[in-house]
Amino acid sequence: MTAQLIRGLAAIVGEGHVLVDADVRRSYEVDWTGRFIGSSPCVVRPGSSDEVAAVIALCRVAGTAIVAQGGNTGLVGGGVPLGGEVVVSLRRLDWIGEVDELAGQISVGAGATLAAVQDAAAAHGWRYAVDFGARGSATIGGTIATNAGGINVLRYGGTREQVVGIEAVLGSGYRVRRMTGLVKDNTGFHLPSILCGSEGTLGLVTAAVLRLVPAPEHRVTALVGFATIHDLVAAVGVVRGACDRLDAAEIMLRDGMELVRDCFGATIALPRPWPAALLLEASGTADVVDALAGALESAPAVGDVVVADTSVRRAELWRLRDEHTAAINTLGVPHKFDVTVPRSRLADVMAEIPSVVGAVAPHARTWQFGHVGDGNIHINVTGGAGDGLDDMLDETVYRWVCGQGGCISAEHGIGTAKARWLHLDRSTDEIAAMRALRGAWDPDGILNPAVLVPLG
Ligand code: 2HG
Ligand code: ZN
Repeated sequence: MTAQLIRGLAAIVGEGHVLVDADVRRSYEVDWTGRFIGSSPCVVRPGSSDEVAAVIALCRVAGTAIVAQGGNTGLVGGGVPLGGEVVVSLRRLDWIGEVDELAGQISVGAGATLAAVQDAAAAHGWRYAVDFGARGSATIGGTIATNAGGINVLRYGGTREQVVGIEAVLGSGYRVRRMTGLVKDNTGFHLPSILCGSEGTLGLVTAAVLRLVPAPEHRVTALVGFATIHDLVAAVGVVRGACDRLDAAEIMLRDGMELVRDCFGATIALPRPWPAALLLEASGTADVVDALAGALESAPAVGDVVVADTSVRRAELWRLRDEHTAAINTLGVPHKFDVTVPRSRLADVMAEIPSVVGAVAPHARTWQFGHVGDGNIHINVTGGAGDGLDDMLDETVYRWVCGQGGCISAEHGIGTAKARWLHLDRSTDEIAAMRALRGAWDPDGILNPAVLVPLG
């Protein structure tokens, strides 16, 4: 059966694009962190949406499940073949169309990387506002499937807010194509919104039209030290209220910054060590240095401030934040949480999390950083989990976060990692509604079967 399927897939995409060699498959079978490891009979790499449709049709007939994969930078085990599925890699769909200057939009293939799209927009004086550390590998299709967030959600919203047109092949074989980029389109269900965040369970996104914003002429980044997390969170509220051009507000703690420094030689630019640091970025068509500095002056309990307004110095400050994920990975396979809590609880939650984790895994180390402006904290646990503690840790942390009025996924999605905990956050009726949608769009249950609301 497998040999026949592989022959059929090769007839669609060409033999060179069906990867069967174990060594070649390996990087598609394991996630970036090394926590989720699967195996697949083959990786198929379609080069057009017609080929994607033909691959789905063949797999439906064969009753073979598939897992869609973009840059494989997801962190919740949603893109690796944990159940022996065929991997459909969409990376070859990497075309980038012209910037539509009149509409402020760009059409791109699902396999284009986030960085390539950002660069294409920048070359024409525009900006694609979604941004995060894995920009060089993450693909647009993956960011749509997971409704990726990142550092600029504070000002521009997440991926869902940027997608104004979509092309996809559904599990049912239906092909949807609405690529006109009409900003006002009230003709029934908004398909981009439904596909955004569906984690490959409804259809495979093959292309999209993305909203751009004018590239700012001025950008300023500031690193600000604080004596406590509570002071930092309070300052974010004040700065947000006082500066209308704030793009990003990120929190880092001293241990995380020192880890990034020790691992990669990044500079902690603050003249003195502070327990917590806030990374702020503002941008606009007029000078924003004064606007950000003025906003910071109105905030209480601000410590040292370092301001960078050249691209080289701004990049140095951002490096400290961007490299957190890679630095933590040097300590072994991390156990990741990506949670949001109401702003009023944020500082207390961050202060209490180490003891919540410590109660289950006393020898573990807890790292926290994230998008403080969105109330989104990334909690990474290293050492001392594993050995049967992982599930207990998940359940404890997720129950506790939900009890604080928060939710169990802010921006990474549910994947396979959190599927069994979704009921802590969503009602039985809501889960049933999601499953019904899934059943209608993917009636044979071949798309990412173990993800989000697993089948069977
Ligand atoms: C980030 O904000 C990413 O850097 C990754 O969402 C978070 O590694 C993590 O836990
Ligand atoms: Zn993040």
